[in-house]
Amino acid sequence: MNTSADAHRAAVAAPAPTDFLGIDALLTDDERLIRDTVRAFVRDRVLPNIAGWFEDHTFPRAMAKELGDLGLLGMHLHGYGCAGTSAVAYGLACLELEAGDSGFRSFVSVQGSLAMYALWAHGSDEQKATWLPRMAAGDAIGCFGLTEWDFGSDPGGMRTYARRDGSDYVLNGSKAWITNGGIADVAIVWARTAGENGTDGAIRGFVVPRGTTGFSTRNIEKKLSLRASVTSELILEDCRLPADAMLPNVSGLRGPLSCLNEARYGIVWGALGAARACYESALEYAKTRVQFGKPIASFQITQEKLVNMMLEINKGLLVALHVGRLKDQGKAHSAHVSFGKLNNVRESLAICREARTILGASGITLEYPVIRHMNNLESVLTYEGTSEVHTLILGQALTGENAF
Ligand code: TGC
Ligand code: FAD
Repeated sequence: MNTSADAHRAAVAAPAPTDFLGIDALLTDDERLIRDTVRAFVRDRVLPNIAGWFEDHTFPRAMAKELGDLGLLGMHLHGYGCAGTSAVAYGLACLELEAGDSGFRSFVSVQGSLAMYALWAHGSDEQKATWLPRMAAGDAIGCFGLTEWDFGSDPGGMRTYARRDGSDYVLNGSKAWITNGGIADVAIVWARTAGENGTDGAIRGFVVPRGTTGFSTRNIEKKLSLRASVTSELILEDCRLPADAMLPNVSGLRGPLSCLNEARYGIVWGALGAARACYESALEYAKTRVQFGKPIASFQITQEKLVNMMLEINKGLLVALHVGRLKDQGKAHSAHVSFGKLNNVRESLAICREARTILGASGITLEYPVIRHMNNLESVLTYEGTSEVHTLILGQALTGENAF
């Protein structure tokens, strides 16, 4: 005899392995459209080529224009040719791009959330009008120079100086590990101004176009992570800039940190794209790989691994969506972003490593995406604030004590 409980069970769709909690239903039609458009771009333009680009240690410059044509560069900014989407839509785009490769999400993060955001939030009208439309279109590439060889987690100690000389500034120093540096048309460089009587002044941002005398770049080679991304050193040797090259509207470390909030937010979503790609690859492999006369998906330990991956992806997505909705309401604190960056990157990296074990030896080649994603996430764990830095940001939010 049918009970009402049986009828209810029959009426409710069984959860899909790729969207177990039905999070898709929490998105708006516009958000789903943007998500699907980026997913199709990644399927058609990134996935067929990415293993080769990763192996060749290259980010194809022509992709900048394609990303611009799709409206993904500075997509959450308003005006100047930017798409002006919600934070959630931007996050979904980051997730889909990173399901292709972290290098593509990194390109979009650095272009839109670091270089363009710095100009958009802190630049003069002239700086914005000169650079933002070209950057949104993908006709000009930007980079963001904060880190130095000796100052990574502690950028406040930077030794790149901007000395006033008449109506100019003269920059000396170097920046390390700068995404897009070698292919950038313009660098946003953060430097300490030399104050009165040789004392240290405030940290300020400078707009440095490629071709400026005294400015050069050198690519960092032999990376085993983020190989489909250009990472460079920026070298400033008596690099003379007019006074109006300085970003006029922000002073101090909060300038670059305000940009990091934007890029870190994209990573909260993006890392889950890499995790999803590895989970789906492992699930598919487990169903077809036979050992001891049975698919390895039938072994309890394999199932436990897959279930744990699925749990963390769904939990991570709920965190990302919640932080995104807060951001769209103007209620996201930077510590909320640290919560998402710490949790979602840490869990995504664990998922990629676990997926690699399910693929056995096959998991170590570029035939499958898992070791590429796993290696990429080693960088993602470190850049935009290491997992330790975000732990201490959260620790300070809980206790009021600064443990840096
Ligand atoms: P602290 O004294 O705490 O703060 C200095 C000033 O900054 C303000 N502030 C923030 N403002 C906006 N957003 C935030 N998240 C902020 N955090 C702090 C703060 O209020 C203060 O303002 P004011 O006006 O009172 O002076 O600074 P601290 O020197 O103690 O450092 C704090 C710490 C460790 C959290 C910070 O230095 C940090 O986040 N370090 C990590 C560095 C980092 O993340 N670097 C990333 C470089 S870019 C990159 O990696 C790109 S990767 C490519 C890609 O994205 O794909
Ligand atoms: P360090 O700061 O030397 O840290 C080393 C270790 O010490 C870490 O585990 C760290 O967490 C730990 N540690 C440091 N301080 C503390 C503390 N107080 N308490 C506990 N542990 C601590 N930077 C840019 O400016 N622009 C870019 O575009 C950019 N792109 C990047 C691309 C890639 C591929 C990579 C790998 C890095 C990029 N970076 C960029 C630099 C990145 O932001 C730094 O690597 C990061 O901030 C960490 O700095 P570090 O590597 O010098 O490590």
